[in-house]
Amino acid sequence: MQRRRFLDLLTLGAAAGATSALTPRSRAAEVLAPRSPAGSGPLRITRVRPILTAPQSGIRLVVVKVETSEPGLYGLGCATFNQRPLAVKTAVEEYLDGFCRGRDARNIEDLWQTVYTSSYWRNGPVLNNALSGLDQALWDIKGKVAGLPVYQLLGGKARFAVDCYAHASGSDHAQVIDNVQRLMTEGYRHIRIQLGRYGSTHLAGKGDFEAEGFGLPVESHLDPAAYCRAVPRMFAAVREKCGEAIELLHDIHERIPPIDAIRLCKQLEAYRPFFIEDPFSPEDVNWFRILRPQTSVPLAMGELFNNPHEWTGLITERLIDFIRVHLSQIGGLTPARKLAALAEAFNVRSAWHGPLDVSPVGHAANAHLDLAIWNFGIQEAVRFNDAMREVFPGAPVMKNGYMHVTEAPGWGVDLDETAAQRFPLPAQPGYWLPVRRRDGTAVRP
Ligand code: GCO
Ligand code: MG
Repeated sequence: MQRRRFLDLLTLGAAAGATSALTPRSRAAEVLAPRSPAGSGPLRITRVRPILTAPQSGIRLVVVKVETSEPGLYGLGCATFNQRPLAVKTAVEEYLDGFCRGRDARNIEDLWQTVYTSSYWRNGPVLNNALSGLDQALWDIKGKVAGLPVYQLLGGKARFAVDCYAHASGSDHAQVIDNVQRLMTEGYRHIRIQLGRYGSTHLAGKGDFEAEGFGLPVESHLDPAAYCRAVPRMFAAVREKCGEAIELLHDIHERIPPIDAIRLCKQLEAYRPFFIEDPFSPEDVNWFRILRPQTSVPLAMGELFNNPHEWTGLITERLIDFIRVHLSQIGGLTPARKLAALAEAFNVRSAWHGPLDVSPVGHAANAHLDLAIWNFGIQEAVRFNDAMREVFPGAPVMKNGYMHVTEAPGWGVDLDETAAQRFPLPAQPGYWLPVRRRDGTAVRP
């Protein structure tokens, strides 16, 4: 055993020590040892339960804990659906727990397939997130039993770490440029630039619907034309101040009419974007057949996908360059590694969804898969605050624009339930407030 790895795990042991009374040395020894359950018989699932916490920015995280017949052996999986956390909680407590108890935790594929069809109707956001929590937890357990990080179970490292992009936004060019330059000094080579919120609603002024009392005062107005005029100017300003080398990304976030998105993509070609994301909504994916022949701007899509029907054609017809699914929205690691293999055959690269509404366990799952696949493109990354790191010891760390996971078995991320309880979910249940055009027409968010 390399001393370095032992020390790393010792530190991890120490970090995770918060959650148990064991000394760091015995904890590390415990973490190191492959946890081959007593005897080679089945490893029974004894409980599947959701843990809800919001340690950062009021984001509603849902993590599933799978407990087993092997004392102290459990797994964690991300089931975070920020807009419907309580629905996922119910799906886990009322359905998955009862269905999985007594089943053999070693048989991930069988559990995935049987839970997936246990609702007859399937491929929806709530049940997929619940299934993902279970699935990722089973991979965590399998890594712990093997004494290996999950990426090793997926074939080992295809790169030394995970290259990431970070977010730079601002209500004007100067703010955006400041944030880009700050992130460049932190080592990021890929930076997503946004002018205010998605669709730059701050440029729209008041909508006529507001004076008419249509909708509620909390709702916002989006002016697609103002947004489409502003984005190329933002790219021009950033390129001028920050240079040609920095890779720039932008998220249209499906908020403008498809034909406007096509014109905008063509205008942005001059600024050589790394990718333009979500030019269309999932309901409009057939517009890619119209966009693709008209531009060489790299295209990214997928965070809103739940169903293989949504991505298969886009990949097999090479209509996108980056697949951006949210791992828990498609059911976890098991379907995601198959999706990655499909995408590799058509040289479509990965860019898994990785904002704050993915828990550190989910970020680790993204990163372990990113490390192991050949067709890795880029990984979205966020900065965890201290509370998040306290609740999730072992959470991935960023160095020089690269995400690093620990070498501990499984995901290498633990969950301190006592600390998690100190961060209850915010009162607002999670729904997205409507965004409207001038006349009050609801815009896809
Ligand atoms: C992104 C996404 C997010 C989503 C959010 C929804 O590219 O990171 O668009 O910002 O809007 O995850 O809850
Ligand atoms: Mg997005």
